[in-house]
Amino acid sequence: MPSSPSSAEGRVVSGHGRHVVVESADGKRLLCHTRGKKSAAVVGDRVRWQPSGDEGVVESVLPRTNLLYRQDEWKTKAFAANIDQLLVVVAAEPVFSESQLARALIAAADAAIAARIVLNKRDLPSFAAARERLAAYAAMDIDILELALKVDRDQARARLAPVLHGRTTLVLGPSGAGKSTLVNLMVPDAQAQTGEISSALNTGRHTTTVTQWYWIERERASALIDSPGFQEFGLRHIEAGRLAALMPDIARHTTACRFYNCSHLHEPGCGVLAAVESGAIAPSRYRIYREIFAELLARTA
Ligand SMILES: Nc1nc2c(ncn2[C@@H]2O[C@H](COP(=O)(O)OP(=O)(O)OP(=O)(O)O)[C@@H](O)[C@H]2O)c(=O)[nH]1
Ligand SMILES: [Mg+2]
Ligand SMILES: [Zn+2]
Repeated sequence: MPSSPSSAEGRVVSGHGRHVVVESADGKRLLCHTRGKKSAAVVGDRVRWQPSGDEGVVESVLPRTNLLYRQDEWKTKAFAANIDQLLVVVAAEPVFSESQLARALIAAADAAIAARIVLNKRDLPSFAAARERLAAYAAMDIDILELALKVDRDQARARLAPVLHGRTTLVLGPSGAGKSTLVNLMVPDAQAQTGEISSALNTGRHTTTVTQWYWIERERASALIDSPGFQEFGLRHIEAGRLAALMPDIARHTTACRFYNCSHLHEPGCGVLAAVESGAIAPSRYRIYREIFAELLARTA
């Protein structure tokens, strides 16, 4: 579809599906409607839009550099597009699901998006146990930032600032982990922006209900995208045979497999099974591999 002369380029900063808020080049934000599938936009999308009364209409979505999404059994849920990195926030409490964490990292690897982990609430006694549960991830060379976003704000800010600088970062993780606390810490006026949204939706809860883009500084060089907590993270868009390659600690051992199409479940001469046996692959990681592999097979059955 050729773009009309009155259309302008902008970036989707909140909402998705039929109603989105688009930020224009000069920083103004405007509610826009989308027309059907072609203009279905997610946060982070660059779009062409046209004014229509007090509002706008999205004409088209410009090509994406990436799209992070989950694919559950019946529905696809896009998190954000055109991001530079993913920050998965988990905390000492509430106890996080390692499987959900692993799934977020696999989805990021599949979309070629760099990922880091924030382990929050260092001030709680349960922190040591949570750190122990991340040992396999630390061994995988994933950067893990151990923070107390609420109680040790200076340390958290100092650790986060260089990681976020000049990048667009999507913050993802289970409800209650501290994602919005992180955003409020790094974005001085985020509280106001959050206030606007919760009063508009009038939910009366503090839990995040929409994905929202924030600029860290006035110059709009670094961005944080806050998102609602997730409980489910389907990976049905990934082919079962590709799964091992997306889990670095498992991928490392697949070169030793006798069969090139080894499923690493039962084959003789499997390098992965040997590594599980020797303890080189953590039992929880192999359990997660099997769990997701079974899900992906069910999809193609
Ligand atoms: N003890 C402790 N509590 C914290 C810390 N950081 C955040 N919290 C608390 O954890 C709770 C959840 O924080 P949020 O930032 O709302 O969590 P969220 O990840 O945005 O949750 P959703 O929006 O529901 O997905 C709040 O009560 C915070 O005050 C911390 O470093 N230590
Ligand atoms: Mg939140
Ligand atoms: Zn194998």
